[in-house]
Amino acid sequence: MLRRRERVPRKLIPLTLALLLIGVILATYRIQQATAQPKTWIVDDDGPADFSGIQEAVNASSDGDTIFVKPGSYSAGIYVAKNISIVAESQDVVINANNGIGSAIVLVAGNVSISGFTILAGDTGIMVGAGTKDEPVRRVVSRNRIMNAQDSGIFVYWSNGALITENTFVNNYYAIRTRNSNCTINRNLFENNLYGIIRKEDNKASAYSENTFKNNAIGIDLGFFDDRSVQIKIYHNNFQNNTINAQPYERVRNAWDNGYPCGGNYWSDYNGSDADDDGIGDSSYVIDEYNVDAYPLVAPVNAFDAGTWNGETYNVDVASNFTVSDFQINETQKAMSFNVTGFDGASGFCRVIVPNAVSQGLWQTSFSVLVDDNPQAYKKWLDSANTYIYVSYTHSEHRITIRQEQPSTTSLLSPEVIASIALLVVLLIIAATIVRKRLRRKPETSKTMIH
Ligand SMILES: [Ca+2]
Ligand SMILES: [Ca+2]
Repeated sequence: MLRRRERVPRKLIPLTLALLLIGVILATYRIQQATAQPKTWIVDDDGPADFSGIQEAVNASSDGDTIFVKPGSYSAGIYVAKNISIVAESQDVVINANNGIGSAIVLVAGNVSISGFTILAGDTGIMVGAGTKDEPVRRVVSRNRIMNAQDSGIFVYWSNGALITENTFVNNYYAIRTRNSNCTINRNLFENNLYGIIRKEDNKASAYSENTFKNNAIGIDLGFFDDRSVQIKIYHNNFQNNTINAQPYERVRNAWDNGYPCGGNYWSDYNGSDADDDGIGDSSYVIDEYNVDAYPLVAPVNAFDAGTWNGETYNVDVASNFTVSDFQINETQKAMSFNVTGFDGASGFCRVIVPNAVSQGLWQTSFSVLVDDNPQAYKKWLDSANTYIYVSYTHSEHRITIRQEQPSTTSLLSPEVIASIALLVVLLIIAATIVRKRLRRKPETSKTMIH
């Protein structure tokens, strides 16, 4: 017995030591992982910083890090295969790829973002995805100015999830080209490009909203693709003075509106009217037999940040026939407000589209509309997504405020309260009549009894 006990541990000694060593290594690695904090790397071409070039900072970074780039001029050829954020301090941060070949920036990591740059694109400005695997990803390109692409400002290639938002595209051949990608493209400005958005061999569902396409040869080209069942949802965009606003692919239906009351797009060459004053044209805007905006907006859309509600960020869209500015939400006063500016005496209106998460947070369903602090009559619609408010006025400049209805005596006499009181009165009268009839009948019965 003893001998056996002595022999077995001796055999196991090397194995035990090896396991112990592996354990220590793993533990150390896990501790290092746990203690590694996301880091911000500063890049400046000509000042004190961690690096003078963007790619050097990308090489040094780890997942979760941020690369913050100071104003200056930077060379292209940036390849990002890490889950990081690259942020420009201002639009004076220029990535200059003029006369370059290929893509100035390539984003292949699954969770990556680039924001705030001015990109002189050369051949292609940003390639998103680059044919990486089809798993869901989150690649974000926001608030950049992208210009002079001989090919594409942004080329989204096999990317199952891309958000392209609040960028400005000027003077590109294709501002955005997508291929087999699932893209959300919103709040961008496309100006003086040959093509705004073009889909080529793209079978994925995408949504385009709150973009402005202005003075392009072609606003949106829905390209050619195999699966005719895939629809693209395109609404609340502005199409202004493009040679061709929209070019659908043959006999493929797409959704150019989001139903009523949400509505479709604003088309500067729409010549219908809005006789019933709801901000939506009374006749359809027809692109072709298969592509019809049934609810065209009669004024351009302005999209504003509405903050975070229940953990999600929202926009408020304001469609107006004149300028809308200085949009604000005041959570303590339960109000949102903005300026509308037009020339004196002009008839102005706005159609405000408030996501229900925002209106619930601010005023539930009970609100009033003020024009320069004076209560104003308005029209209201509600669906499962939004509250729609239409108000008109005579211009110069006004401040429009929509706020939670103030508790007052008038609210006690709401139509519902009046209706309830009326019903109560009617019931009382009926009850009184019945009682009176019974009281009258009583003496008669007693008479017959006497007889
Ligand atoms: Ca600098
Ligand atoms: Ca109408």
